[in-house]
Amino acid sequence: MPMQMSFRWYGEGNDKIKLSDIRQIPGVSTIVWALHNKLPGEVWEPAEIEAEVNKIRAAGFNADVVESVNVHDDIKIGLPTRDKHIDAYIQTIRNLAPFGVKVICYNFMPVFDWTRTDLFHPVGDGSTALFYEAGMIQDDPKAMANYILENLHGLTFPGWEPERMARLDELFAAYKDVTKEKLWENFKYFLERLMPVCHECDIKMAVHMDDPPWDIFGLPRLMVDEESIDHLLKMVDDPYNCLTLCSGSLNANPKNNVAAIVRKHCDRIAFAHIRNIKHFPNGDFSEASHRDCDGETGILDILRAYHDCGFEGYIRPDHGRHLWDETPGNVRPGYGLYDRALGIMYMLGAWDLMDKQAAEK
Ligand SMILES: [Mn+2]
Repeated sequence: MPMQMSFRWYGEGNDKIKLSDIRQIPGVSTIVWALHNKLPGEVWEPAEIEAEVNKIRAAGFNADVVESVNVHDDIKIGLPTRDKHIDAYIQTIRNLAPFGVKVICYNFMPVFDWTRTDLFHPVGDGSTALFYEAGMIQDDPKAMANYILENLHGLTFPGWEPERMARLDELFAAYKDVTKEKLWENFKYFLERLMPVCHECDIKMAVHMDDPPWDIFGLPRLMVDEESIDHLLKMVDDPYNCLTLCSGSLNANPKNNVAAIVRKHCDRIAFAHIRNIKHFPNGDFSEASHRDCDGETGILDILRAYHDCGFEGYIRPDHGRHLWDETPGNVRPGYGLYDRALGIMYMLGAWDLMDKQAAEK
């Protein structure tokens, strides 16, 4: 199976972008989807899954990749109630399997999902992008959570459920004794219970990298660099324990060489997120266009690594800048239509050329 290009879609009524818009982007086979009304721990019921998958298929796509089925905090904290929540997770995997789902993207980050300090930072050309101001993050986590929730303008975003964010004090208290070692143990426990079901259902669990890849607000973060990736893949050495290798998340730390990680672990990468990062000398970073020279992530080296390794998984433009009429309130931050479409054309341009060069050899 060749690499499959995908596009994340948040569902009818929850995304201004229509499936018919995505259909006009060349080369997209797969919609990356989720039931966004589900809280962590809730079972996804077959009828709900079927309704969503039918819409995706009717528009001419497959629905092979789910992003995300979120992991309940009790599992990450390692509470006695975790087994009940793992049972629910397993039931969701079983319910997804008959609909052809092959990959579940998820993360194992405590409390917060991705973190940014400015969702509409000027790039300098009239567009805006997600931005991380390193100096701002030592401050109040509640202020940051409120800022992000306000700027989602009522749209739901996995990991930023208002219900969870309202309980931040409680959540921070619950994670108080969860050290990095403990979090790894709880991660192992979770994966070991899932793996037999994943084999049975032929569904790969693809953990997303932590974004950004370092501890924030005193909370430990696990998936941060090559060493931690090695550790995860060895800890549960199973072909269904896979990665969502997010180039932008990893390269927020410029020491991470994403292309080298691709070459080392290509067979365990089920899902590739491609995003470019521009770094500033003070530690701030901005998201950039997919064009190699617009950032320092090494987009072309990464694509070449995937191509050289014969990558057969799913790939998507991760985030995009906000272009043209994509202004606050009018676009889901990071998930506009235009720049992600441009990113796809850039990636497919590079990919097609590599295919052609390989065929001519
Ligand atoms: Mn990503």
